[in-house]
Amino acid sequence: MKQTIYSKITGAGKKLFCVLIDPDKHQSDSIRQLTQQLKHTSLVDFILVGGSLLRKNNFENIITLLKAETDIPVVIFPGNTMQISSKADAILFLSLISGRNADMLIGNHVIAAPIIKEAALETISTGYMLIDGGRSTTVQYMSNTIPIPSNKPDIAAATALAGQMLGMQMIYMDAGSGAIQPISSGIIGAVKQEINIPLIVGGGIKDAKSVSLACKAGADIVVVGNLFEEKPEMVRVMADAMLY
Ligand code: 1GP
Repeated sequence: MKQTIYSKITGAGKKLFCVLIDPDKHQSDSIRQLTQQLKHTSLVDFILVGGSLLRKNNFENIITLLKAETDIPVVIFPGNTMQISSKADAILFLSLISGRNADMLIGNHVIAAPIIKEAALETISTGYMLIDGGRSTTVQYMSNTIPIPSNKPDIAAATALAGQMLGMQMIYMDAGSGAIQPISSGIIGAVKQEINIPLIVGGGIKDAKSVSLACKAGADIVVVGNLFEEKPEMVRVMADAMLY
C-alpha cells in the first residue's frame, strides 16, 4: 500500500492543521456548514474523523459527505475497531502507548488489520499518548488507561522515544477532546527534542494563541475539534494562527 498521505505529512515542509470531526456531534447540515468554512482557508491540511464512543451509525456517511464536499484528505482517527471505512484516504493505526491496556496496544490491531487490508486503506502507525488535561475525558474512560501526568515531561519524552524505536511513524499527544488545559509547551518541547518523527498535538485547544504556542513548542501537526462543533466560523481564525 502506497504511503500517499504520510508522504504528504513528511514532505510538507511546514506545520499542518487538522480539523477533527466526531461523527456523533454532526449531521449533514452541520458538516455542510463546516465544509463551507473550510472553503475560506487553504490552511486546513487534513480532516480527522473518529470518536472514543459513537452512539450513532453515521460514521461512513459522514466520511462520504466530507469526500463529496471537499478535496481535503480524510483520515480516520479510530476510537475502536468499528471505525474503519474504505471511503477514507488513510487511517491512523493507533497504539495507545501511554497506557498499559493490552487491547489498546495490540489486541484491537489484530482484529482490525485484516479488515483494513481488505479496505485497501493506507495505515499510518501512530504512537498515541494521553496527557492529563485537567479532567477525566471520554477517551481516558473508554480506553481504561491513565494519562501521563502533565508535570512529567520526562515520562512523555521516554514514551514517545519508545514509540519511535518500535517503528511508529508519528506520535499523537492528546489531552483528550474537551480537555480543560491543552498540552503545555514544556511537554511538547520535551517530546519534540527526543524524537524525529512527526508530532501531532491536540485536545483542549480553543483559541488562536494556543495553536501558535503548540507550534512554537514543536508540534508538527495541530488538531482542533470541539471548538468547531459550536463555532464552525472559527476554522479560519484557528488555521491562520499556524502562521504566527
Ligand atoms: C481530541 O485531539 C483531539 O482527540 C481534539 O481535541 O476536541 O478538544 O479540540 P478537542
